[in-house]
Amino acid sequence: MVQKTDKIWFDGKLVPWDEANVHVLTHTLHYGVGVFEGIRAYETVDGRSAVFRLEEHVERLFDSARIVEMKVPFSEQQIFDAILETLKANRLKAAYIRPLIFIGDGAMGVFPGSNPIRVAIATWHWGAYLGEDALKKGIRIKTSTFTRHHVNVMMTKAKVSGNYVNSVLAKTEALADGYDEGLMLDTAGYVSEGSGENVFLVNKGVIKTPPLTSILAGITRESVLTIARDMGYKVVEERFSRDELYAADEAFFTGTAAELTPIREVDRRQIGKGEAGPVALALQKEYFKAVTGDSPKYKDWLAYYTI
Ligand code: PPE
Repeated sequence: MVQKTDKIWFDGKLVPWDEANVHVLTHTLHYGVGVFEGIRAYETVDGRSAVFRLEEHVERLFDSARIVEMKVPFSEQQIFDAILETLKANRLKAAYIRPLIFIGDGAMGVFPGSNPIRVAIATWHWGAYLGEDALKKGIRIKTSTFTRHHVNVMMTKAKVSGNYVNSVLAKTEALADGYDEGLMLDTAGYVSEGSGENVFLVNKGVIKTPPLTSILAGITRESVLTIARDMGYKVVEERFSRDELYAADEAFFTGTAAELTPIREVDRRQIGKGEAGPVALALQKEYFKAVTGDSPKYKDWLAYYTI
């Protein structure tokens, strides 16, 4: 269960959590055209709090809206400010932040016509996405029987609600089969991403992740690539097959919710020593330093706020 907080920002104002409701004929509820973000705020080393890469998340939110032709009735600056306002109203020093832009009720039928475009921002406390143990020990994943979207079937670079039917199917299957997460292959059969994470492998000291062709341009992915390069690792963005992953020394997922989660097993095959790998843990340490303001180098990634 989500831990309730006091307020949700809804169409321009803060309303009580229980009053942020919609009609059942909300267009997005039927047809899936909504766009959203997942963002995290952390308590930093100096006692203040900061939202990690807020500008980039708001930019991606608006890019997603543009891709699916939704005209957002607020500016990027207004949404940026509203997110900080919501965090402060809920007195959250650390939080998961979920902005959602959706098509309201009015006309029914596939064409949304002039139905209102509505915006909600919810914030709540969300711990480790795949469990505390996952961050330390790594997880077991399974290649999904569900293929990730073809680039002309869904808009893969937009974080569209409807795209997540595919993710829900993959995640549900993985859990039912006793794994922690599903790994999806693209339409050509190469490794693409997890149900809610980008994927990396490490082999002979080289870090590899699929190119952005058909995956979500993860903000954590980009942050970790930057951190890895700064730490002196060789990094390549290149497609790879599942057997390359099976034979890798290490593997890990990145995502706002998943942060940097090591992978210790794929399809019953142990990866490396079958534990969180040293490169994954070194990158994870730097990532947590960056999000908590403990790395002067990455200070620009933080939008500070005080309760
Ligand atoms: N791929 C997918 C499909 C995805 O959903 C996410 C984020 C990522 C990659 C990583 O992107 P980024 O967060 O910018 O590094 N998934 C979000 C939603 C998870 C959920 O269960 O809801 C998230 O991590 O917030």
